[in-house]
Amino acid sequence: MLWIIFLVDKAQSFEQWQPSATSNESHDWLCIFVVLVSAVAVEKLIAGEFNVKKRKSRDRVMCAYTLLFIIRLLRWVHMYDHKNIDAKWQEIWEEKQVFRALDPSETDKDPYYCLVEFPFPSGAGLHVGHPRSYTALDVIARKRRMEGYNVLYPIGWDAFGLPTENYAIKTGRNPQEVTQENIATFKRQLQALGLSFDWSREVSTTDPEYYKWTQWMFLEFFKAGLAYKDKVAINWCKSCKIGLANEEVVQGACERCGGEIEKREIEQWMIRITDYADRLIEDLDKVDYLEKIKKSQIEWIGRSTGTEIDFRVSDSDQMIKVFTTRPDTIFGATYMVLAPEHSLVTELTIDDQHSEVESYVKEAAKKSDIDRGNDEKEKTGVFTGSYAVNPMNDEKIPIWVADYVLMGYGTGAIMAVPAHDERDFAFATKYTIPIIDVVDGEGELPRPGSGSSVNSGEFDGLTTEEAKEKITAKLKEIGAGKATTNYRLRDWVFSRQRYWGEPIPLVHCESCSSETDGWVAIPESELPLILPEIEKYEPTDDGKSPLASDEAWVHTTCPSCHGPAKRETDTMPNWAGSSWYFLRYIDAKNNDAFASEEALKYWTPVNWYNGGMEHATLHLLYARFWHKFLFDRGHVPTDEPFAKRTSHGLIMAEDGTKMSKSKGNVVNPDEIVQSFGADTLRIYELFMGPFSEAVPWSTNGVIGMKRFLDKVVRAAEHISDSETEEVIRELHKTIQKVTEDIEGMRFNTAIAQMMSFVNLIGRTQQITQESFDLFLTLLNPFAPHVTNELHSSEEPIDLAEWPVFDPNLAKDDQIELAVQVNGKLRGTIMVAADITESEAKAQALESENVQKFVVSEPKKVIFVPGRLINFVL
Ligand code: ANZ
Ligand code: ZN
Repeated sequence: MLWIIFLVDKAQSFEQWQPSATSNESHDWLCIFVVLVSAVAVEKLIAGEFNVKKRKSRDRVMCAYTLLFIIRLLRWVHMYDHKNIDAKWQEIWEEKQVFRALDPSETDKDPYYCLVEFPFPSGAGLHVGHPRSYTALDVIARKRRMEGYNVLYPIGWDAFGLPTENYAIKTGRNPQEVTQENIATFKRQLQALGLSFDWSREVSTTDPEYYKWTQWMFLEFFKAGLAYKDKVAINWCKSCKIGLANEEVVQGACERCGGEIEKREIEQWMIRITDYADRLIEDLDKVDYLEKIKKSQIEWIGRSTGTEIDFRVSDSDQMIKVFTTRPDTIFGATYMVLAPEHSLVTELTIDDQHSEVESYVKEAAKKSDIDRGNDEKEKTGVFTGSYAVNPMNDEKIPIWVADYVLMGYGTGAIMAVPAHDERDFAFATKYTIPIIDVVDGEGELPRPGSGSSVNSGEFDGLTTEEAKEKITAKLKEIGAGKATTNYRLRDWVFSRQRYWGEPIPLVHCESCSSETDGWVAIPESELPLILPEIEKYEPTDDGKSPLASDEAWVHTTCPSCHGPAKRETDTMPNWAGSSWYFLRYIDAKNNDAFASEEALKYWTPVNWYNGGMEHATLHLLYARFWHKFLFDRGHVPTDEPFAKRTSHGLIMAEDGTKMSKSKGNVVNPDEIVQSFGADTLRIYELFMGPFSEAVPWSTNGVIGMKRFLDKVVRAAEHISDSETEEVIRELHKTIQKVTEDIEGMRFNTAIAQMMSFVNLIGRTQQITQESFDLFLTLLNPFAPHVTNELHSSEEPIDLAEWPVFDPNLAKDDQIELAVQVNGKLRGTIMVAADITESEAKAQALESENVQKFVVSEPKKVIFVPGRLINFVL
């Protein structure tokens, strides 16, 4: 079906690629004639009536025409084929190195660095979602080149990771090999889109020459004391044999296999990102990120100021430390809760409660933090049998264990105030625990808002803010608490027990166990520490990396004491290589450093970084943290890596659902490029909807874009020596609109404006070469192949100057306003389209003809903007 629509579409614009030939009208008639005759011939052939051998002259003529048609068709396919044009310009760009970013020593132009998130080269190939971001920044990059900047627009591969490893395991192939294949496919697909990447700076995180520097940077963290080993509880899937992130545990089961989850404590390398929490929040003031991106960073870090309070345990010398943001409510605390993993649980549980508590704790270990934190879930818990003492009023309150309190936040224990906290309220109601109202206010309990303190002894009558301050001061005075800041952000778990990642360049030496617990960095000269090829990539039951089974690799000598040592067998997470890749592009071939000082000074920070909203937290946070750390160590000249960050919406399937391989609704960009050309796909992706919103794919929409480009081609046939004023005015308006819309990422409205301009040329049938070339320059960042083909210059226009609009010429249209007197037309005047009533009245009265009829002061003036003005006498 598509193919038919496509053919019809092509037939409509038959011969367009030969502007010289088509301007000849008789030629058009000949074409139509040929098509008709061929149609009759085909019909005869089908009916079996066609017979050349009988030498019926009519049939022979028909045959000749058909042949002619076929020849024309073939030639037309040859000349009209976007494939040839795409390939032709892609070759020219490559040959002339049009998009190569110059090194600082080669130029005195100002730098402009455009960045998109580099893709993970999966086996599925490129997805139409990828080019949305890439074409958008391609438009920006191309515009900046035309504005005179030395532009860096690079691309590479984020190629370590589980999908490749799993695929390799399933097919018994080497992940390195699979990766190379996938990269080749992705590269071919990206190149077919005519993106202006500087391919000479291509990097892959899996290339030893690249991960040498990832390892080097890890050692910097290690040397600075920011990398440390710690026991961490992880969600362990028994059947996948892998630790899962909280997001991957759904209702207590593994997201991939549905298998049971258990919490396991594993020794992991950690990186102290929490040391940077405040700077990661505060320095957001220095950058131009979309507000919603800043917001999600801030929420992820989750800084909250509150009070740490110590509750003495009755009949014991233990203390329970809690974190609260509402110290003002302490008189309403009617019970305490320990997270099931809290270290005091066993000790504080009395014998009678022992078995109940123990089984509760076991069940809780199967749930993910996300499920436990879910407010919708019914609250559960068990009483330990012990009591705590409220330091403010010496009341004894029961200590419970409940899984709605998470070990990973605050201190893993809370004072519960059911009157003013929804979850505590639900819990207290269920287990009939007293509820004491301590903050006055409107409405039913629970009342989480602020008000004035009641039932709070000497603090009664204070506002919530005052009470927070006074109560915290009092707690400090009696040695039971202090003000504190708490973060949701945890330190970064930096090890993975999997094969396909960067080896961690440390060895463990029994005899060098001084301050670093026996961990010794391998010398810089031994980097990269190459990931060895091994027999089995499968993860193991004991939670160790598959590398641990390669004895020859594991056993080594200690670089410090030269005694026997063992290598670390964990690998780095996927996030490592992607935390600094934009720095490598800057000087991708440098063997002595990840990039030279000079190049870093010239190119950093990245001017404009676009990527998915799903990376607004982890990736963006890790990259900023990593960069700040490098800055602190003196390795980069800026403390923020990205000056500007924007984000694109997802592309959904035609029915509005998520495109996914399992649903079979994934659109392959290759097919679109094959049938309609790269320019059509590019323009479609930018036109399909507001850039930051999710939009469903539409094949009809693609065809519409093809039509638009066909019209542009047809407009080239109207080149003439003159053009109307309207064309000049619209051209300048178009320059203005496209210039502004690109900066605001309003690509769809920029394209709409260009469409209306092309329609205008279709109507007036006249445009000068100069004007048309200006228009093509504007369209070039969006549709680089066809615009190069149509432009009058021999050279690629990719480096032409970006057009500047003349504000006078771009002024809004003049319109003809009808002037009536007592409802009768008495003349017309030319006025600005947006003229006001009083201006229109004044101008109308200036006209002699109108003056003749307006003999007295009008009783009423009726003004219809854009249409008429009527004087009623
Ligand atoms: C008493 C209280 C009274 C609280 C009240 C709230 C309202 P944010 O703002 O997110 O930092 N909390 C503390 N640690 C917790 C944990 N590990 N698991 C679950 N909840 C925990 O939240 C801080 C509040 O969340 C704290 O203040 C504590 O409950 C709870 F009317 O303490 B609040
Ligand atoms: Zn040693």
